Amino acid sequence: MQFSTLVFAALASLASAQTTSTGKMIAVTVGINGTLKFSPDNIKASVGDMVQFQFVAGNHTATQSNFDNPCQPLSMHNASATGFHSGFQPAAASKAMGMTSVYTIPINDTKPIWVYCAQGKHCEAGMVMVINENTAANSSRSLDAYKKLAAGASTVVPSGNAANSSTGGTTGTTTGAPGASATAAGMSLAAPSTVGLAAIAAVALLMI
Ligand SMILES: *[C@@H]1O[C@H](CO)[C@@H](O)[C@H](O)[C@H]1NC(C)=O
Ligand SMILES: *[C@@H]1O[C@H](CO)[C@@H](O)[C@H](O)[C@H]1NC(C)=O
Ligand SMILES: *[C@@H]1O[C@H](CO)[C@@H](O)[C@H](O)[C@H]1NC(C)=O
Ligand SMILES: *[C@@H]1O[C@H](CO)[C@@H](O)[C@H](O)[C@H]1NC(C)=O
Ligand SMILES: *[C@@H]1O[C@H](CO)[C@@H](O)[C@H](O)[C@H]1NC(C)=O
Ligand SMILES: *[C@@H]1O[C@H](CO)[C@@H](O)[C@H](O)[C@H]1NC(C)=O
Ligand SMILES: [Cu+2]
Repeated sequence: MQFSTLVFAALASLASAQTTSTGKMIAVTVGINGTLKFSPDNIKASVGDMVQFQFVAGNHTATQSNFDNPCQPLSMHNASATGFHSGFQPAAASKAMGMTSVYTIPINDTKPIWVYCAQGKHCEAGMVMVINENTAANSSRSLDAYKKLAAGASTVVPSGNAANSSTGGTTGTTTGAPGASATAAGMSLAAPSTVGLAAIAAVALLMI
């Protein structure tokens, strides 16, 4: 059953967070109130932090690109780069069970990470974001500039192709309302200010 995979992924994510991460969890809601938006869309994250995409509405992805080629997976322009891809996350399905699907990526360095949604024309419509924008290093590479490039993207690579670059994150579900705070016994993640980690564990255990 597909759900067990998600559940195990969630548990694996918690387990690896326990042993490898000392950072904080930063929540990004995806598609809030039916918008084509990552909220917030410009965040700073330190090495060891986790960024958790929370798919609260619609049917979106969080997919990594490079700056110059928005709307296309990183691997399409660099065969040796993997780059993450959440897969499509239809919120209604998890909502029907009182849950929210989440996709969590670890932050390994502070280079800018460019992210888009691979659904339909969402990327062109500005459904993009950046982690660790660094205009001091290159003033051309701002979120605004990335958005402008995305608006004019001639090729959008969604589902099938983006799936090739699917690595680097974990998918799970949570009942925690975005904004809920919780700590789980044994977690070495700093008490997450925005994410209900304990809720993930609770749901995972219930599902199993
Ligand atoms: C979403 O809608 C709620 C209720 O209308 C509102 O309070 C909130 O500010 C909205 N959030 C965003 C990011 O638009
Ligand atoms: C979500 O979007 C993908 C890609 O467009 C599509 O294949 C899938 O059927 C959609 N899922 C739902 C539940 O609408
Ligand atoms: C992804 O895989 C499909 C099918 O194997 C292939 O046609 C496509 O070119 C690949 N895309 C990328 C970006 O590697
Ligand atoms: C391609 O990706 C690899 C692995 O992440 C990286 O070391 C390399 O610098 C990248 N090449 C370019 C041209 O960005
Ligand atoms: C700054 O970024 C732009 C857009 O990607 C690129 O064309 C330019 O070569 C970069 N400049 C430097 C000094 O790397
Ligand atoms: C950080 O490294 C892990 C392990 O190699 C990888 O799975 C993940 O995708 C990386 N994070 C990002 C944002 O690239
Ligand atoms: Cu989208």
